[in-house]
Amino acid sequence: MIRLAFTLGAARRCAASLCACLLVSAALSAQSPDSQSTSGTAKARKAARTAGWRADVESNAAVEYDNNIFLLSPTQRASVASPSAGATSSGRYQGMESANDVIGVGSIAIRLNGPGARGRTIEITPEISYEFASRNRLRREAAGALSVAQSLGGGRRIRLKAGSTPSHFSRNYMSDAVDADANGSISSSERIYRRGQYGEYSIVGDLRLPLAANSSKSAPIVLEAGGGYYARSYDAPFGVRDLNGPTASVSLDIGQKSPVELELTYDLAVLSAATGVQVVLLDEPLYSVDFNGNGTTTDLSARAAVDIDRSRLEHQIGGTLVFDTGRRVDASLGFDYRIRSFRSTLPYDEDNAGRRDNRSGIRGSLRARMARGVYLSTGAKFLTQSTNRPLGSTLGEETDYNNIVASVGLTASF
Ligand SMILES: [Ca+2]
Ligand SMILES: [Ca+2]
Repeated sequence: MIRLAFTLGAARRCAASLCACLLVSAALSAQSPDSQSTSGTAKARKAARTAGWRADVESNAAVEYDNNIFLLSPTQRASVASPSAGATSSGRYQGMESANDVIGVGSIAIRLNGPGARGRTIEITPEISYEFASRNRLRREAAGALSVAQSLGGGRRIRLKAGSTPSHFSRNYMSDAVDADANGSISSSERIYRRGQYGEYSIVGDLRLPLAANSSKSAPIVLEAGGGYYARSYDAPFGVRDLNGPTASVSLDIGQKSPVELELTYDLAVLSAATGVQVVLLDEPLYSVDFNGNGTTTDLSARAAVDIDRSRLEHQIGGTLVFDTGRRVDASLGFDYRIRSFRSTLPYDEDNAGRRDNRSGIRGSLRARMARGVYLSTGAKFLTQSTNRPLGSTLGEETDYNNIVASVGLTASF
């Protein structure tokens, strides 16, 4: 079954998770009593088999084009290419070399199969990946994941998966502002931007359950349901952007192994942020407050250090049709719809109070078998997000955006 290699969010999270795996797999190979079985070499595979274990390696190499890697508005994308004097002195786009990029993506996973509980198969899969953004050096990142899946018989399976991207550059955010000309307002050159970089971690446990199945091989409907925990942690000075909380997901796979298969998914994340003080820009007359402490309440774009809360509820539904067009080619077509509802009710939190982001995406992929265990894949995805914040409000951080991603790659299993 093809699970869209191409959902950017998912791919990024996955890739992110893969990086944690760098560490995890290194640790695993260092600690495992049968460390040979994690090496992925033919020699190791042979050794693993003699111990009742089998190792398969799946490697993937792809080239990806992303037309809006920082998820910016069209105006901001143009500014990355030719920043204004103000944007240059504030460092707004410093280190953001190009709004679009060509990215080399490589990943390797080692699937270890062996006898688990009650002699049923257990599968342990460490994975690592690396993304090499050709233009934006700050976007070169590693990710890792480790999953342990225990078969329960009859097509049922329980799985635990952990993933991490230890260091991901999001974009630059305003960290402070200095009213150098003392006119009460912060101009674009009086802003101070710093690099927004975070580590991302997730753990998920899920259960796979064939429904109405006569035999495990031809279950017409397969249910997967799980729950987990997500956390992202920003480097200083952006701790107020941290998020963490429980996640849940459920999916139905209808018509597995038939010419047309439908997969429906629902994901939920309840993410909390610790309320904290952040410097923003506010128009004093709107609130009749002297935010910048200069004795007036008439300043526009005044420096204001106020409480901010980025807590949000996130729902996403998705559907994918997988067409098994023959022995050598399969294709998929999918959509996603995501709503982020921000929960802040803080009085001066213009960016988040009452905010709602809606994002729609469509995606397609084509995969052809080139040789035994070797597949050529190509895919594309289009995303469009709208937010109910007028463009340019306060800092102009959250905006409407469009994003196109296309890729071609090779997967080889051995
Ligand atoms: Ca000023
Ligand atoms: Ca004032």
